[in-house]
Amino acid sequence: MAKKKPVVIVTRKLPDPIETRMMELFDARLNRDDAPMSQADLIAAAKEADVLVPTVTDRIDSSVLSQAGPNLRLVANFGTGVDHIDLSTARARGVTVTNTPGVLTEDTADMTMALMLALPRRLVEGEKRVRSGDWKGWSPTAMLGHRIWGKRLGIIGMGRIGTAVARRARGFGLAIHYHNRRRIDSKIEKELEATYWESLDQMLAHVDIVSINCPHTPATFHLLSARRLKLMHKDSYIVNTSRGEVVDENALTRLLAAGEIAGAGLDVFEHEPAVNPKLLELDNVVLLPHMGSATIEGRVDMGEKVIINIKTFADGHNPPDRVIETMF
Ligand code: 8YV
Repeated sequence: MAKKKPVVIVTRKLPDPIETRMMELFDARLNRDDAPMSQADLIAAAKEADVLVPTVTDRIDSSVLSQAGPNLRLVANFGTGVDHIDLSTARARGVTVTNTPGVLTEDTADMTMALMLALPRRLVEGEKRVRSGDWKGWSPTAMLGHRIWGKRLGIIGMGRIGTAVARRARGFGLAIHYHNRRRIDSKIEKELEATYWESLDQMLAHVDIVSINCPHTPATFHLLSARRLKLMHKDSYIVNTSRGEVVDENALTRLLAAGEIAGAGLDVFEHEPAVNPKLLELDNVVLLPHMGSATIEGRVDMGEKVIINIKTFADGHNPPDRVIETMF
């Protein structure tokens, strides 16, 4: 007798080829109109599903997991960050969690570079000037920004994305500095001519651009606190393509408004999709709607990973991207 297909509930609309394949392989319940699910919807989904496929916009907390039905065995996250999933409750209830690492590294690193260039070179301001009809033509003193070649970049979190950022940044003439839980492989450190800072405080005071590339965990919540942000010098920039929670957004906003930090490029926010209204009033920021990994190629690759994780798990094997709490 044919094996029953697992009930797979997907919380958001995914790319068409992924949804088509999921319909072939699983008893997939899709969210065609992409309306974000409420906590009540998530609880109902967890009661019914064998596998839940959430995204960063779903809070898979202890309340959702503790009300899950006995069939829920896998949460196959569509995304790499798992800070929206209560991993310890999942473990306690025997629910496996997987994610999609690796496939959004290059896209996120590209967006990090885009923000790094946009700030000192006043890209958004320049574009607005042309559109406004205000542009009177070239002038030797117009739109002067700051050179990035020869400056010091401090990367917080030298995992896959941090390393991909470093590789790109080298091509732009930036000197690589980094802070990480562990020092990276000496071969890679040498290749990147990277300087390791055990002390984040000391690195912050030393660099011209800070890039946040570490995951959000209880240990990195407000890692860039008011005290630490004040260590940055007043001509320095900060770029965040990781998670808003790693930075104290209120403190950052105050320092930007006071000119204590030169600018910020933010793709993520502490209370998404809400953005601190005071941040919206500032000129020295570039604000993006969490689109660091938003390429069609990346989204399809993420979907493929989700499918492989579910299929492998349903076939009784260890899924390739199993999340272990200590990894984060
Ligand atoms: C994803 C991300 O788009 O993968 C991550 O952790 O932050 C994003 O780039 C999002 O998480 C999809 O759920």
